[in-house]
Amino acid sequence: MSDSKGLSRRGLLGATATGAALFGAMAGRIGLGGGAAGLAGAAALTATSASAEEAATIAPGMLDEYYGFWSSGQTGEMRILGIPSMRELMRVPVFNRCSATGWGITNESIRIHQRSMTEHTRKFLAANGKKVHDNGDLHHVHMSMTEGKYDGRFLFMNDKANTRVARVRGDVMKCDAILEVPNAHAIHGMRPQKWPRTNYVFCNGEDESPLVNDGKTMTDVSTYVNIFTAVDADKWDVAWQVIVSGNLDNCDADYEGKWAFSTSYNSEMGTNTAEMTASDMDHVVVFNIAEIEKAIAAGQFQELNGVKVLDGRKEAGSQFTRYIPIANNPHGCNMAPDKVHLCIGGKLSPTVTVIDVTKLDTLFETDADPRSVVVAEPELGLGPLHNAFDGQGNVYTSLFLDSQVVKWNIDLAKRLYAGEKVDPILDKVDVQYQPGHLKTSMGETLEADGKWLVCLCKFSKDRFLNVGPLKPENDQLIDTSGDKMKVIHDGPNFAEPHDAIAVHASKLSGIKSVWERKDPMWAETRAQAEADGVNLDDWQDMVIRDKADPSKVRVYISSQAPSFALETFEVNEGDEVTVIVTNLDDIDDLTHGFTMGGHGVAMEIGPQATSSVTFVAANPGVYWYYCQWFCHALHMEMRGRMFVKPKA
Ligand code: CUK
Ligand code: CUA
Ligand code: CA
Repeated sequence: MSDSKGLSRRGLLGATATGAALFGAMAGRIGLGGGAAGLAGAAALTATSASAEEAATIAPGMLDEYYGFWSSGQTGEMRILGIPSMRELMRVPVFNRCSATGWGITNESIRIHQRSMTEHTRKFLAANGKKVHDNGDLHHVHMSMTEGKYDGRFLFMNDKANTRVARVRGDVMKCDAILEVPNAHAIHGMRPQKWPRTNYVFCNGEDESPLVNDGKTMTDVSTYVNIFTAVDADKWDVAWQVIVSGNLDNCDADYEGKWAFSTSYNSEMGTNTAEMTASDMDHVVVFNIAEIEKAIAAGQFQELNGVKVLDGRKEAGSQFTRYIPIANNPHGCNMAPDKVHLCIGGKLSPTVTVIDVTKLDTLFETDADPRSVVVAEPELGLGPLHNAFDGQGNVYTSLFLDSQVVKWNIDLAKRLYAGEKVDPILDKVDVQYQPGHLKTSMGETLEADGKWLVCLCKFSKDRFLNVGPLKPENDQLIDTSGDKMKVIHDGPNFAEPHDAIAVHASKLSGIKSVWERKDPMWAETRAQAEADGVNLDDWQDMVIRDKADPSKVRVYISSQAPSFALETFEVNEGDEVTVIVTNLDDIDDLTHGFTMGGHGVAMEIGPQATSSVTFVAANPGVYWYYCQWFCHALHMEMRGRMFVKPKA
């Protein structure tokens, strides 16, 4: 509701409190008076009252107060939802191919994919007749920070499937960099450095593999390692890597810029479930950023595939890492905005382990018991996975097995741990069903505001109309403004959001509606145009045959609603054709498209953008191209013909 000056959602609810109270009272009366039928009626009425509250909150034309950035798991894209309306606003393709925008099809996006590919991947793709991977598994989305607060510059995300991390620009919401991380395998947990700013993005390699993975052995697991990677957030390059003991699951960083933390569920270095759950204890790895940077600066690293690698394994006894024992198979790793408490979800253990990060120095300076930094370990319920914060000393923990969210207090948990008879649990609410990540509004920053909680449920079962054996996920919105949590919205979502963040809209006030003509996204395309003597900023229709390789043709077309500058062009059978389209319209929301019929190519060209696509004209004939983004009353007429001349 960023447009409703001075009237917050709370204010609005306050203003209509009488109505809400009346509604509640009515529900109560019907419930009490009517027996079984009455109870059913009360349930229905409660549901109505929730949606009435929603409708009153974000009416048509009203804007949400928060941007929600969602991961999409195996769909490979980032999604933008409004909070609290939970309306899906946009899908930003990253690791996937996108039929609507041409991501993975256009030259500009393929270059971004290819820039940091390893030789392994190039070889694999060539052998499979591809230019880019078609899939990704995007678990985590996080925004860049300055001094522990969102700064709106970038969003970062991981691809567990193909060991990559990507960056999305906060000004245009397009991916501008993808990095395949060498040496590591399956980047899972991923978090930006919070302090002093996001210089690094920390990335966990989850899958154990031989350090030099060259096919010499599978059975000798003593050659297996896991690797923690710090990516330079500005250069989008690997800054350094640390080899660890055990594997790496989720991670986070502190609010002083001193530490990064990772959970490990396989300290056993097992290769099957029985082995991976064999020990009583696994651990959290603490990375000492200053010590690591010192060693890198002093050249005390080994270089592997062009990357600086340090040995932080337990037995190496370095100052780079410490290992804090945690009950078997921990999962979530969340730093509280009080700057002190790190919360680790127990998963197999019904507990959350709370570590006081101000005590971590003692682990590096003395022989103190690593467990001496644990200051609370409350038992909360079955399957605690992730933790979220309200900025008031309370934590919301997802209980996967119990299908609940539990609200508890860190101070009370510490007092209980110290021997006092207190109960740290403040509230529990049922969620539907099996929650994984959960996120509070601004909760992973110093500006945690305690207003909303989004709970991402892995199963929806009976919550929506049956759409077949494959069901949507259920992303639930929970009102956390009162003492009791209240589920107020069920949000079906396609495969498979793991995580989300809620960013106040004020953090993205610089977001653009029209591209800058000289955006770096198409700098290479622009350079090619200049070399071809084409001015992309003008209404232009040029067909250029490459002088060095005459089988290559570049077709420059500008577009202005409702026409393309070029109504027809001609190429020869077998030519490699590159079509470069510049959208000269500079009106808010006036996107054009270019689809070449029968050639498997389509792309979006936003206002003032340039985009290009390359294909081989393999078959002689007439082919229509058209604009596939509805742009004008004469949008259907926005089309032209390509003629492919047969070989003589
Ligand atoms: S996670 Cu990736 S397995 Cu709990 Cu962040 Cu879902
Ligand atoms: Cu241009 Cu539709
Ligand atoms: Ca284990």
